[in-house]
Amino acid sequence: MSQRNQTLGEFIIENQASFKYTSGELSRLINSIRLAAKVVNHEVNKAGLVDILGAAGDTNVQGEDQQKLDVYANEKFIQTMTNRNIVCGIASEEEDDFITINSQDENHQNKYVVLIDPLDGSSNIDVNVSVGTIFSVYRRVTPVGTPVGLEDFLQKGINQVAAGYIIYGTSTMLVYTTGDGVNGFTLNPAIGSYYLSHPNMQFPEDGRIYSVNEGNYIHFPQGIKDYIKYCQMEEGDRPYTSRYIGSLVSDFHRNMIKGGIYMYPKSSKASNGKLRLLYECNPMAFLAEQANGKASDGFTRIMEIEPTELHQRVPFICGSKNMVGKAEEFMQKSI
Ligand code: AHM
Ligand code: MG
Repeated sequence: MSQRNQTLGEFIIENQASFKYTSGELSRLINSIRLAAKVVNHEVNKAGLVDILGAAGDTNVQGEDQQKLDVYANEKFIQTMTNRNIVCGIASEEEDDFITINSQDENHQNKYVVLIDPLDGSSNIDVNVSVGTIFSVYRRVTPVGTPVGLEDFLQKGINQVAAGYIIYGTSTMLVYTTGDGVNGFTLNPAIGSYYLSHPNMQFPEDGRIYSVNEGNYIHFPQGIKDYIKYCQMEEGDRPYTSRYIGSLVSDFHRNMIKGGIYMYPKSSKASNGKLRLLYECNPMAFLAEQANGKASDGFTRIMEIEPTELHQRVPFICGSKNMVGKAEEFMQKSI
C-alpha cells in the first residue's frame, strides 16, 4: 500500500512487480525521466534571471550561451535517456524525425520507445506562468535486436504502457500512470526528492470548470459553440466557471483535481486543432482514463485513433467523464 511520505524512488521499487512486464527496464526509464525533470526544473525556475545574467555577460557552466528553455529541455531529456541506454528510440515534439538509440554492446536490445513534449506551453515562460513536460511510453513492435522503425512510434494510445507529465508550477510535480491508476509526486526542492503527495488521483465525474480558448469561438464547429453556450447557461449548477491557462498540463492538472473539461477543438483556421496526438493527446488521454476521466475528439476515443504521422494533430476534448460525454452529445447532434 502507498504511504503518503513515500518517495518516488521507493514507490517505483515497491510497485515494480505490478507492471505488466517486469524486467525493471520501465522502472529505470521512469527514473531517468525523474532525473532529467529535476535538471529542467532547476533551469525553468531561474528563467526570470536569464536576462539579468545575460546582461552581465554570463554564460552557463559549460561556457555556452544561454539557450531557449524548450531547446534545453529537449536536449536534457534526450541526453539522459540516451546516456543511460534504456530506450531503443525517442520521438520529440521538438525533432522532425524519431531518434534511433543503440549502444555498441547492447545491439538494439531495449524494448521501449518514448515520445515526449519536452516543454509544453513554453510561450508561458516569459510571463512566469506554469509549463510542463509530457511523456508517453510504448513497447516496440519491431523485433528486439533491430533498429526501431516508424511503426514503433505510430501506435494507438491504447498500447501505451506508461504516460505522465511534470508540472513546473508553484511546486513541481511528477504525475504518472503505468496503467494502474494515477499518482502524483511533489518535489521537495531542498532535498531534491519527490514525495507521493497525491495518491490515486481521480477526476470528479462532474465538474464546473470549462477550459477553452474562447478567442477562437467564431471559428469553432457548431457542436462546440453549442456546448460552450450550454456551459454558460443559467440552469441547475450552471453557469460553469471558465479557466484557461493556455498550458495544457496546468489546465489538465487543475481540472483533474477540481473537476472540469479542457477543449482544443478543430476550427475553420486549423482543421485538426492544434494539439499533437502522439506527444500531447494520447498521454493525457491515458492519464485521464486511468483517473476515471474521458478523452475524445468529439466522436472517437482519442486512444483508439490510428496514428498516420509523427506530428499529427487532432481535436482534443478531455476531462470529467460526464462533461466530456455532454460535449460529445452536442458534437454529434450538430452533424
Ligand atoms: P505548444 O506545444 O507549442 O506549447 O502548444 C501547446 C499549448 C498547450 O499547452 C495549450 O493548451 C495550447 O497550446 C494553447 O494554445 P492557444 O494559445 O492557441 O490557446
Ligand atoms: Mg506542446
